[in-house]
Amino acid sequence: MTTVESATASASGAAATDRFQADKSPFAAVKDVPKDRVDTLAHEVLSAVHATIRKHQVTYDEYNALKAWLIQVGADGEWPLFLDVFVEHAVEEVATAHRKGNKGTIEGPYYVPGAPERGAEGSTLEREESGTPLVWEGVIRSTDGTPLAGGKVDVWQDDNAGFYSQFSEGQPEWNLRGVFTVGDDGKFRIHTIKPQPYQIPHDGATGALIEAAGWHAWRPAHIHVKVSAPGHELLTAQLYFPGDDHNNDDIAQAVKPELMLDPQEQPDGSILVQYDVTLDPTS
Ligand code: MBD
Ligand code: FE
Repeated sequence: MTTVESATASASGAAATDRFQADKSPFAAVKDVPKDRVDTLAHEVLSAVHATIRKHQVTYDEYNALKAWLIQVGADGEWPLFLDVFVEHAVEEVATAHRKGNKGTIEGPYYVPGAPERGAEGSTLEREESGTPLVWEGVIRSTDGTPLAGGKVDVWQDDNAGFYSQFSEGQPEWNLRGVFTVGDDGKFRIHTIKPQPYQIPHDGATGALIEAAGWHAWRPAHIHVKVSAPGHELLTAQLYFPGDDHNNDDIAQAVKPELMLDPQEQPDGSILVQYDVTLDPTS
């Protein structure tokens, strides 16, 4: 049987917008941000826009092109995609600068809470999956070295064709997603496949900007992860593979040297990666 997979910008955009509104809108309401903060931030961003217009002598044609494009981003449901690709990395940097444990990076638009529990060792595959089998083993520890019993590793990634379940057609709902819960030793073992380099959806407004600017839409292959444990700060990260063409020009600027894996090819052609995670205690 062949499974046809596809993802249009508007379908994946709409799914990402629904996802955001279901999970995060309560935290995002402008009314919950103090007035002087909104005043400062809105004023500075608008002043930067005005300065750019003056510096580059922006025309009415260019202003109207911007207006049309902003309308299209909303129509395509692409605000989560656009913001997570071009803005989130700076927010993440500020939010996690104090940490002593693992480096994190952006979440991106395709996390879905509530993935199936898969034990301390298990597979994320919900169908026969082409691609290179990969096992990721590691230990969740606190900054003092103690293994964190009850810690959870929540992973999501693309398939061998570069698509995420729930943001494209043709995959089982929770394929290549799962929550792994560790015991007293803090150990987990995740059976999956090597992810593929990923082109963000580029047939919508975000893609139109990328093409108009002469950029590219690629992200290097990555495994997304959220690691949590009682009494510790949630770590959101992505793990990358050495040698990927896009490690040095990720469209989302989310690669960090600390997030590079050291894959060991096994005699059977599969890949073993060992990567431990250290979480900061909440203060
Ligand atoms: C992704 O898979 C991703 O990780 C980001 C940051 C943006 C779009 C799709
Ligand atoms: Fe991703």
